[in-house]
Amino acid sequence: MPSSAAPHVKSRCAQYPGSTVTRSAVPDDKVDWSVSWPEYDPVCYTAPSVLNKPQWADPDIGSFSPQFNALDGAVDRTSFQGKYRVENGTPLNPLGRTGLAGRGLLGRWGPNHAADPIVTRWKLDVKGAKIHHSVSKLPILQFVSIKRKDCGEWAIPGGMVDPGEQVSLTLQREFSEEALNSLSVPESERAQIHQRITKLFSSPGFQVYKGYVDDPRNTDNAWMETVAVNFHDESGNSVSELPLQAGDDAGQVQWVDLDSSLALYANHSHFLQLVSNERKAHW
Ligand code: RP5
Repeated sequence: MPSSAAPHVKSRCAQYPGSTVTRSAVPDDKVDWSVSWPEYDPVCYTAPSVLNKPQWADPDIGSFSPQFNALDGAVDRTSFQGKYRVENGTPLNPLGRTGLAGRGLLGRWGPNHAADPIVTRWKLDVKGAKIHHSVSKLPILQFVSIKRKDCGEWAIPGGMVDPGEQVSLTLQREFSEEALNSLSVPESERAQIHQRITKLFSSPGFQVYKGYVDDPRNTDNAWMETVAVNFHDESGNSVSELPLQAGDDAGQVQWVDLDSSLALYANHSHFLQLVSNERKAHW
């Protein structure tokens, strides 16, 4: 399983998402903490939505003492990247500088764990035969993609792992909430949808990626990590037939062809490239 960490590209985006805050500029050769840069003085920002003390966010450092690099009660503060540094009680982003200190929009100091369900099917013609790409000659895969409400970018319908929650549960829950809007369908349809989803998600799935996410919300002290798992509907008669309906954090939802030209949220297109390699599909 490839697990290479993504470089800081989106994690150094100039404008911090959902704010008027501009990150301090960090040149490529100064991203790594091991490169000495005594003048580094990043802008500090934690969003009001986090400072309001919602139940999904940590209090400020000083008013509590989290157990970093450990399972802290039900909150998993370990990193897939290995042991991260903690300086003056504050965790340091394992991939280096981002030009912004504090937590930004992220609730947890240190790693914020997510799960990304990549639900795929083959693109078929009216007769049910696989459609091959005109240039690569390889069959085309499609995945369920959502348009995020917060930034308008297309993405995998992932979400945060709740404290103590099994990742397998998060994968199914997030997919149901974001792509099938299971929260709002009538009771009569809910059972059938639930049955098909449970069947697909109870198959082992292919673990595509486990590690750091190059998410635009990352900061020097808080960052996203994920487990991305591919659930594939080979025959096309499972989830392929379910009515997609955007819900929760999604503005729109649709089946999208996998292709290297896809411009997706964070480094999600990298995860899809790994899926197409594994399934010998067009990229
Ligand atoms: C990304 O943010 C992850 O890969 C996942 O798709 C997503 C989780 O955050 P929310 O959608 O819950 O904001 O880094």
